Amino acid sequence: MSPPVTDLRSDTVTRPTPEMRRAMAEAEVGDDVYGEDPTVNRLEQRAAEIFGREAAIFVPSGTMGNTIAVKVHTRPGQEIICEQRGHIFNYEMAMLAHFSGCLARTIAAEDGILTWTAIRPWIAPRIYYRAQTGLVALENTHNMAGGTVYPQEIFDEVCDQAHAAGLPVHLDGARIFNAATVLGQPVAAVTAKADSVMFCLSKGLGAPVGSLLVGSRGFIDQARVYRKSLGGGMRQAGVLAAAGLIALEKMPARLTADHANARFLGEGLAGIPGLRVVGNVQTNIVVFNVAGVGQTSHDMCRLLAEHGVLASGIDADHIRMVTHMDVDREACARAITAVQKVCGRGRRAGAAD
Ligand code: TLP
Repeated sequence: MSPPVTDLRSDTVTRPTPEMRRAMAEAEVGDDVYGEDPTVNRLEQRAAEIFGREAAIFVPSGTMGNTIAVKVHTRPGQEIICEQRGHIFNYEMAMLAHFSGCLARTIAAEDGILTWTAIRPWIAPRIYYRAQTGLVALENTHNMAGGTVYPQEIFDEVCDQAHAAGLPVHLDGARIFNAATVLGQPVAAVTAKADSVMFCLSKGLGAPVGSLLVGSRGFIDQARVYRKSLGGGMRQAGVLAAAGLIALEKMPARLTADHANARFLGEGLAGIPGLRVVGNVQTNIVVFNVAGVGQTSHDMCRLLAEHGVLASGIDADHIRMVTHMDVDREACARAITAVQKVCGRGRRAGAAD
């Protein structure tokens, strides 16, 4: 019997646990557009408590959470400061422009971590004929930089200085529980200085669907309006929130296992000639450069799939592998072996040319 497929494309691919499925089947529900779904209300209340905020709103996706946050924080014609490989800029269908009428002012940081020194020169001068900066948007962990974590003092300084400059800060915290695990601090402490935080239940925490946006009462009241504009009023969403509650309460504790597996994977890949692992593997994401192998990342991903390993080519030279609760150490070892085989093929093909 061939081994099962090892799906390392993303931590979004996890399937709900049996406990989640049971909770979904038994969830008490109501119409959430009327605010009457008790399970959604419980999830929102718990999220607000856990993040030390006044309120929270359940949204179908991280993209919608970020889109709503940007809309609430900005006015059309403003600029949003974010990192060049940030999710909000590259993978959210240009919603900054489409829904909020804003432009991204991107700043490149090799490790994805924006310092105040890097941000400060890009804040628009307060002159009437220059588009004004409306928001600073940070990403923790930074996905495409390889799951990097903001050192707390850098994060706090950016927030303090942005506030002193009159700017709000939104955190794309899709994987903030991974960051908090590494920092050894509760998410409330890690995110305290941001004005709003979006985090995902549907990634390392294993829920099938859903994200939350947390912030002040006034911010979340406005967010509710824009969620409806975007078609995000989900009616009996308690069936989803029930799985989300388990994700929120029980799953953060298991992220250390994903991080250890990612480190194992990173070390294995780093030992393969021609590959270069980007940065230190801090969380559950491993990005590696394959230029030295003589194949594009996309060709290599196709070959890996033939060996039962799924990974994502994020540009011509880089592959991303993400660990999660549906891949164990053995699966990571199989992935390393598959990459070894595929790289061997690449070098031979190169030598024959
Ligand atoms: N990221 C997905 C892809 O879209 C790249 C993935 O596989 O990692 N912020 C960050 C930092 C994210 O990584 C993602 C999803 C989102 C926001 C959006 O979440 P969803 O997919 O729920 O809209």
